[in-house]
Amino acid sequence: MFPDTQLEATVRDLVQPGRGILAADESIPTITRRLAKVGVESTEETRRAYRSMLLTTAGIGEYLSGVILFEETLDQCTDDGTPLVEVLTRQGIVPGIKVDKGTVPLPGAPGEKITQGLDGLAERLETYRAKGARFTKWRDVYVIGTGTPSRLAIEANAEVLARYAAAAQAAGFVPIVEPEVLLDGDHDIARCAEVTETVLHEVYHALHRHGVVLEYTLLKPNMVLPGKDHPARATPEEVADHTLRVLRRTVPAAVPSINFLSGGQTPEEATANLDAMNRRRDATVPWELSFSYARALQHPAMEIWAGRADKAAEAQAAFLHRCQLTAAARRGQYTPAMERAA
Ligand code: 5MM
Repeated sequence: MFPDTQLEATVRDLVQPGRGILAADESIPTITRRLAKVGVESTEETRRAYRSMLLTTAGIGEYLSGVILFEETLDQCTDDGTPLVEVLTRQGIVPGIKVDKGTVPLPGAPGEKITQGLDGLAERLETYRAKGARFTKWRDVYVIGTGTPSRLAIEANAEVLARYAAAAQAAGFVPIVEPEVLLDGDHDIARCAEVTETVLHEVYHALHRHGVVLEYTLLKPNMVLPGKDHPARATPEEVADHTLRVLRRTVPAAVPSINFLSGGQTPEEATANLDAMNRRRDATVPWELSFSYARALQHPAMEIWAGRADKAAEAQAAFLHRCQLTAAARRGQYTPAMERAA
């Protein structure tokens, strides 16, 4: 397994200066909620039309090295019949696939969730490979509350995340591991730091137990932030300090890149916070600091599009602009004035 030329090539293609990953892998319930907010009914056709509009945006290959897709998108085409996977590869973007099957209640841990999807995973990976996917993603969620996340939820979720990552590598896919400590709650930033540190320690213990080769993985964590109902917001500098401290304590230097999720931050917040972290990159930061945003890249474009074909060009311009700004933050070269330049 080590070295492995196939996995090495995928990591090299994904981890590129000034580029990051778009998460366009919302499951049907999630994309249905998001489309409903802009007045669009979620059908296979509207999901295809929306994602086709995003992925055919000219110029995104300069800012995106990979896109995480949802299963049905692997089989979908543009209006002129070009497979969406081919639209990506023509732009030098690596197609990936979300392979978890969502969360269910974790027995013995009231209010907490466990991610499912291990059954039949090896067989599904074979079909995803045939359709052009080269990397995978699996998301665990952790809720901060009174007594949560529990030890049981932390250990059980780390175990399935590691089993998934081992299965993905065995099948030749680079696994993105996504342990997401949710933004929900009124906790302060110190509590988020404490929980994120505990969760990441457990995840890396489990990855080690399962023999996962860290050089061929990417981490997709939450940033360390105060809960969304906490009265005080944190500055980008505070977010960067807390997040980098937690990551230094937990993530081995063998991991090539950390690609943050946006997790309900506004596009501007997610961009400014990533920028602040990249401005602090020094010899104590061994990984690339990049992005794997869904909402923070897509939201403005989705609002403009709102199901209208005549708005596609305007929506694509908004999407490209978000990609440009987020890629600037990935280099530590973003300024809020760039927002106004739009
Ligand atoms: C946390 O969600 C991931 C990143 O998205 P944001 O940047 O918006 O936080 C995202 O990849 C997520 O895993 C997908 O949207 C799929 O989520 P569901 O809940 O539909 O499986």
